[in-house]
Amino acid sequence: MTKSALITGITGQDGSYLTELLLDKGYEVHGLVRRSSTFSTERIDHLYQDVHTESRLRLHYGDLTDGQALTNLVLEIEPDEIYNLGAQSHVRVSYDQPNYTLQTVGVGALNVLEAARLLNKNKEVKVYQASSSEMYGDVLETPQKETTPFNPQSPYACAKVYAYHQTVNYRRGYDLFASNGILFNHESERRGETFVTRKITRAAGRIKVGLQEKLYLGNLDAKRDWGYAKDYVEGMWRILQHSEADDFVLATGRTESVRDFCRLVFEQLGLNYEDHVEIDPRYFRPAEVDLLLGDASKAKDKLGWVATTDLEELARIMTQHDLELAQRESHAKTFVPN
Ligand code: NDP
Ligand code: GDR
Repeated sequence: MTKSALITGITGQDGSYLTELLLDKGYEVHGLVRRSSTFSTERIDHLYQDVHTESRLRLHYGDLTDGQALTNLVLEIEPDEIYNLGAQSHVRVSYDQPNYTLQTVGVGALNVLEAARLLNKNKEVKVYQASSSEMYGDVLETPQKETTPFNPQSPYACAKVYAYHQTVNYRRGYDLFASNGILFNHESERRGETFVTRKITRAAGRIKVGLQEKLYLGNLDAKRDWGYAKDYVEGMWRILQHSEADDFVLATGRTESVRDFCRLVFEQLGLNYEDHVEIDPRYFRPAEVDLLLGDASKAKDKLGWVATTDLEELARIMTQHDLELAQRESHAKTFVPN
């Protein structure tokens, strides 16, 4: 029988890769899309077919903060699996919009769990909660694993900790198949342009073709465990196929600084990052997470999951993609129609 899944955050980086994966596996995929005055579906446009065709991808308007509509949708679709990826996911922005971040990240997750609890009375449903390494914050143990205590440092991380615990509570209290994936940073050529890796690869490409001269960044000494998003959505799926609901860290087990990532990307283009990168304190955070390094041995042992793309390869994929994007931008700028 065809399995069905509902993805919140389907228009985001992870949502788009997960949709590809699930469609490839034969799933019927439903996505929650926020209404906006301009289209927000660029990352999944290549997968979407007209509703009048036999497409296995269906989009529905909705918002994580609208619990009633979300419940109605879940009861109507009756998905086998729900992947809750929707979030105000930018840590720096969460300081500017703490309340809104809590509503989407914290209350939004609760709304998903409540909807699943109601559906689960009649039909088994599994829930994946997109938890984050940011929950470790000012880390109390290195490397971080499933048993490492949380010590969140931002409004975003506090909201994710709330969502994490509610997921565990619904599993224990209501016997709901609800699992947390505690994912360390994962990036791609589809990463939002204000996250640091993509900001760097976008700028480096534009600098290479002469469209800009400088790149302004914040803290270059922060260290992150960066993987490739395509590897990580496979891990999300495996978490829900496991024999029992549980919580898993997904990470590469290697940490590098923002400065290292800059050096790597600029070198791949024959440039020296020190000639172009300048510090702008506006990108500093009120509290910084200095170092994240994940231990994903539990996922390896129980799910057979490992991150397969190393940082050099990730940087190469993103840098090449963004160089080509910059070349097209440059061409469009200089092209004079006859
Ligand atoms: P993105 O920021 O790329 O995507 C976020 C998605 O959430 C978008 O589809 C966005 O819609 C949607 N969204 C935002 N607010 C709402 C709302 N109120 N109601 C419904 N949908 C909403 O994030 P990623 O794909 O990178 O991350 C996916 C999830 O994983 C997030 O929850 C993130 O916090 C978490 N995570 C990410 C990690 C990473 O390194 N990428 C690591 C660990 C956890 P729109 O397109 O309209 O903005
Ligand atoms: P992060 O990712 O906060 O780890 O959250 P981000 O790429 O925003 O920052 C990583 C590190 O780089 C430093 N930094 C800058 N960051 C941004 N965005 N812009 C800059 O100019 C800049 N300069 C330096 C930051 O201070 C930070 O230390 C991501 C998100 O995807 C979350 O949703 C997810 O939960 C975590 O990863 C795991």
